[in-house]
Amino acid sequence: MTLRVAIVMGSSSDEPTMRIASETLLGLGIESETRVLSAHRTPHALREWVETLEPRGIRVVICGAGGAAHLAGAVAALTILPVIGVPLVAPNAIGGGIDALLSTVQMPRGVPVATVALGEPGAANAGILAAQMLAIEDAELAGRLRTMREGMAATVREAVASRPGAPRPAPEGPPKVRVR
Ligand code: RP5
Repeated sequence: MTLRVAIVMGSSSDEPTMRIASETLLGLGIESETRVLSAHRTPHALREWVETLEPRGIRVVICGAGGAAHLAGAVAALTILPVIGVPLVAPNAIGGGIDALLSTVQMPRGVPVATVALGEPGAANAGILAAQMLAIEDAELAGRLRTMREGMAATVREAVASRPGAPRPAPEGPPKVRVR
């Protein structure tokens, strides 16, 4: 099977958070490959890996890094594949991760990085966003994404309905429209 999504992170210390991206993808039926490569510590190995992506059929790259988080930008500079950046909270983060957020999102015009939220929600959303990109040309995957959305809506409805004193659910059927 051709892998369509690649995930890269700046350090193995990012793995517990970035695993959420690959697990989210797997939940949608998409396998991915994962690498630990750094824009600063292993720049040459990063370039060599990025150059293999397009020829191997990868369609989207997810990059997670904390601190001076240049990884997503460095990858975006080396490929025209869409790059999703996940800013992470490094152990020495400034402002709870604002350092990584700004380092990831503030790309110069012409070299975009689709930056998602900080940390775990961002890693999950990176997986979903990558799936949504692939779903443009994959009707079955689009169906799984719609099912996931419906599941989220049902979870919210059930949580609201189970609260003490919650109003009874609205009756089934189309809403009644008053005709003047
Ligand atoms: C970044 O520095 C990594 O992405 C990580 O979030 C942070 C700290 O890395 P380690 O010092 O834990 O390897 O490059």
